[in-house]
Amino acid sequence: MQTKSLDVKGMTCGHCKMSVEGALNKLDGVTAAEVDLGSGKVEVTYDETKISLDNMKEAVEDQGYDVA
Ligand code: 9UX
Repeated sequence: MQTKSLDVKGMTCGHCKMSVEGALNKLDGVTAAEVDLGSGKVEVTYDETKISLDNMKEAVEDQGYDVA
């Protein structure tokens, strides 16, 4: 299990937080996703044998946000 931080652009309200956390949490291998709106960071805890950071970036981008 690993915890990493993604830098996501354009999340400003609570609905953004819900969309991004929801999209990540439904991925197989992700055990926790927490958006901090103030910093624009998303802390993800995941099983690196099941999912890569790139898979998670794509899921966030599919929601309409840019990931640095
Ligand atoms: Mo809130 Mo986020 O109106 O793209 S859902 S800013």
